[in-house]
Amino acid sequence: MHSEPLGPTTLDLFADADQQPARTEQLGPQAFVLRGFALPWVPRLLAALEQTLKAAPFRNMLTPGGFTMSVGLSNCGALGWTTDRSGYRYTALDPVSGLPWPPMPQVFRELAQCAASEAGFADFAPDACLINRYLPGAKMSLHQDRNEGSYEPPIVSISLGLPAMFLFGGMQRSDKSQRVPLLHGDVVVWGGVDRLRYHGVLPLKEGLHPQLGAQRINFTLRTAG
Ligand code: MD3
Ligand code: FE
Repeated sequence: MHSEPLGPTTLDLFADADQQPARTEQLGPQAFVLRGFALPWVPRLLAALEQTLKAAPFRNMLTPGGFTMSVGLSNCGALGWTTDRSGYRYTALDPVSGLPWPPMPQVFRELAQCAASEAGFADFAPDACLINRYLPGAKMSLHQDRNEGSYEPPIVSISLGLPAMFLFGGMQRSDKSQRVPLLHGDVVVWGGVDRLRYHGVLPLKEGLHPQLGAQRINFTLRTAG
């Protein structure tokens, strides 16, 4: 009996070549990459991002050592991560506008809570969302996230746009790092014994993402207060 070849409507579940079905990769005992987890949320994430950036545009902050960060930063939520010559810290006010950081959009909170729960962390309630913008060449050197009030809650990060090579290290800077590519729609969740691991991002390669153009956006959601 003759049957039609299966066409795009049945087989092509992910129309964009850079998209992929969701699946989980384990990086450590309590660290997971949820591949493609954010894809269904992208239109809402981008709309919320646009609103947030109107009130708090990306800026290149100074490190305590006096270097300008290559990554552009903004924040939303009750607390925002900042750096200047006097150090790294969370503040309630945007130092550029003098106003509170824009509110955390509901879609960020919901996605972060869903992803955390998928990775075994119940009731994640972030109060801070750092927004990182990588243009080609921008990088983040190996560091630990240790400006938060408690290391008990996990951290959730969402990647959009151009792919980046993420470095997932150990508890000491000198420990060997795993290289993990992070693609548009990937979500990383880590906590517990993996919470204080060193990590970083290699310089972003040139490219054009069909939706975001020549950039990578990363949202990092934390309980900071
Ligand atoms: C940490 N951002 O803003 S988040 C940062 O892609 C930051 O922009 C990076 O590090 C970025 O502080 C990485 C993703 C991430 C993933 C796994 C980790 C951070 C991690 C595992 C352990 C510790
Ligand atoms: Fe970090």
